[in-house]
Amino acid sequence: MTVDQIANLQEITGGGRMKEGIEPLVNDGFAGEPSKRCLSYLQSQREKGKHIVGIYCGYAPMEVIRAGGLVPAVLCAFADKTISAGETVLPANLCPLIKSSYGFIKTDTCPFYAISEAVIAETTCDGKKKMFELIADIKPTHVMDLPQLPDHKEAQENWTKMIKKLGGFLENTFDCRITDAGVAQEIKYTNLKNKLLNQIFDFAALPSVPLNWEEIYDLTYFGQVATTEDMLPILESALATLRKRVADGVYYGKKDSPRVLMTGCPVGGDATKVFKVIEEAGGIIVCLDSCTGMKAYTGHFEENASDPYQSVSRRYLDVPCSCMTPNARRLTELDRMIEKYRPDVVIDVVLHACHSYNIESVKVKMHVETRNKKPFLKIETDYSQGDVEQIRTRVEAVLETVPKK
Ligand code: BJ8
Repeated sequence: MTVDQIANLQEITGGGRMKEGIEPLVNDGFAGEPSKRCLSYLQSQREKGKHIVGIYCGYAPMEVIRAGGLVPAVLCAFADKTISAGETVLPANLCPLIKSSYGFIKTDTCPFYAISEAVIAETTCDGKKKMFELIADIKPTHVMDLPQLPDHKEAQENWTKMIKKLGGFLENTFDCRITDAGVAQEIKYTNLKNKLLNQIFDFAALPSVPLNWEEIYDLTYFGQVATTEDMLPILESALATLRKRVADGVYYGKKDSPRVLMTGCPVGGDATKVFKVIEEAGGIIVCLDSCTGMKAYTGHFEENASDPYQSVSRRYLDVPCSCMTPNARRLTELDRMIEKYRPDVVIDVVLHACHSYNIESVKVKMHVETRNKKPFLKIETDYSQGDVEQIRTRVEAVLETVPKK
């Protein structure tokens, strides 16, 4: 089918949001509700006798957790409703992700924290690091010292040691056994999961885009908690659905919708107001470069390494988070994604008081504007709805700079 044929069919299907009656990409009754899907999965795992381990970061080495037969639960929160509780202890001028996560714990209302029997944390940003101290006495909490100069050989050595030490903590806490062979096997499973997810992301690179950011989120959230074995039927079904959508001419947006690449801090829950505004302004989000989006599924774990922990260590040190210095990989990754997804605009979401992403935004802007010749917009926001109209004005203005196709 040619691009024009697809566009014509798109006009017929009406463009815009997916019409009622179209089969959801993940058709399990939780479409558009990734947190509920994850919670339901965690509860089912608990009922099977599995232990649940809470995590707060894209640096948590999942392969070691899974090699112990344990199930990870993501504890980062994105709800405005617990911010005020968080602010009774934490400073108001702190990142909303930290205040919201802590507020849930303080009010004892986080089902993900409740179901977790231990917590794995990393020394990423100062706010998270100090928040971990405040919750360390509630559940067994293991903090990993994350090296932040990823290109130095000491970083790889030290992070490998930290990952091995985590294995010891998990073995002691859960009376499980984590073998090299088990970690090596989990590396293979992760590579398979990532390969299939990237085949799904490939559809967002098409000229007319047959999936939207909510559907990508359904998969990227679930991929954090579910095993590859449990994800396989979902991923294969999603791929079949996407192929059918392309054949049927079912797409989001319109032929000339500006394509938007999102980068920056993790975004979920109330912060997805930014994504909704972009859609309402006529944009189509084609790439989600953040830890809640596609970032967790990039890169490749070396298989059959003599020490699988080294392979795990290298892959996680390559995660291009702004807590690393220099974080050159973020720019390299951006180039790759811009080439693949061909956005018309790059929008950087920075959560209030996230200094590392905020300062790094200067470099990202320069890189995107000079090397990639794309319009760039930084949106600094939190989880409240108070700035939605201001965001709308700025998003509409940047989308208007995109030449009509
Ligand atoms: S690997 S992005 S999940 S640290 S909490 S740094 S927004 S001030 S979440 Fe993150 Fe790991 Fe990096 Fe990913 Fe800023 Fe807020 Fe800190 Fe945050």
